[in-house]
Amino acid sequence: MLDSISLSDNNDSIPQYGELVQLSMNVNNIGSESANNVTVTLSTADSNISIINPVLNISTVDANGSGLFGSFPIQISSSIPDQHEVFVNVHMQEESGATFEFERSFVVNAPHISWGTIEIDDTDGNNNGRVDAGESIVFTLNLSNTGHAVASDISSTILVNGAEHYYVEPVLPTIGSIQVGQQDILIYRVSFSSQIPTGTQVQLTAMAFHGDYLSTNSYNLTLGMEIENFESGFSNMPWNFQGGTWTESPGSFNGSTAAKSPAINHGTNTSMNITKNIQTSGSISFWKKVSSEATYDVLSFHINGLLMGQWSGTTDNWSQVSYPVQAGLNLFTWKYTKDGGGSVGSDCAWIDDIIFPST
Ligand SMILES: [Ca+2]
Ligand SMILES: [Ca+2]
Ligand SMILES: [Ca+2]
Ligand SMILES: [Ca+2]
Repeated sequence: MLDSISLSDNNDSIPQYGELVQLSMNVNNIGSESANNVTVTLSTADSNISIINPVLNISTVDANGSGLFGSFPIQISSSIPDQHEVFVNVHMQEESGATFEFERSFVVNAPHISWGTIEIDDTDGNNNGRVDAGESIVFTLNLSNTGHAVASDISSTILVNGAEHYYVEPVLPTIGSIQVGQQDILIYRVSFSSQIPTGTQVQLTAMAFHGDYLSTNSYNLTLGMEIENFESGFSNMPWNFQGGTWTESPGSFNGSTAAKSPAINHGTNTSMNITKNIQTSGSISFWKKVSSEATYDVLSFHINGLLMGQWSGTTDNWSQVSYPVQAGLNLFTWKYTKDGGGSVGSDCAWIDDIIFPST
């Protein structure tokens, strides 16, 4: 008896958040007798809509006749999620007492803010692309509207957790609107005190408000991360070498130079190592590359003499690895070892961008 429902509004006939829409129903009577005094009652269990006037009387639907009847005014919530499917129940009762139940649904368009990457500008600081204590950082937050309706009048705020001494200054905290499928940015300047200990984990939580919607995202930062990128050779940290001196080599995964193992004889090894007093357990990561006789001439990494990983052959291009580190004194060793004979490729190993746990 109920064929379909249709929705109309005063714009595009697409139900959208916050709109008052009119629901009409296309009713047909396939019976051989006319249906008289039909009472239609609309109901829903969905709290995202309210049916303003749920009961409607249809005088007569002729035998084999049909008609578009309506309409039920429906108020859609201004905080309904995008693409939410609203189910409505249609109860029809004829004068004769015969009843019919139908379930129908419609989908509602709403905006949806999705967060992208965060860009760090520390040109007012040491310009190493990372957040260090004592720096004033300009953060650019990328966001986009992945929903199906325009996001309007976006305001925002940013919260900093994990550090005590900082200052937040909004640079570009509002956006007029973001069209469907479009992107935009928010900009904040956050100044971190030089008193914040190296390695402090800081969480930036960004909140964007638009209408009755709130979208949040958190970004994790480690302040004053200790990094060795060999861009100043081996002068930044007290490196030790055994079995030959490692050199700074042009050609790097990131930047211009990396540490490179020296040429050694068959049956010998060479290593570089450093001892660090680690304050809190964390992880060490680094980039490595090796060009050697597969299986026999090997780059290996050790923590306190314990083998953590090893690589060989000529197919291992720059790649990053990471290993857990316990708090306390730790000896980190990178070693290149050759077996009794045979050399392949460049016959050496390269290391770059070592990120140490907080010291
Ligand atoms: Ca609409
Ligand atoms: Ca920095
Ligand atoms: Ca480098
Ligand atoms: Ca060999």
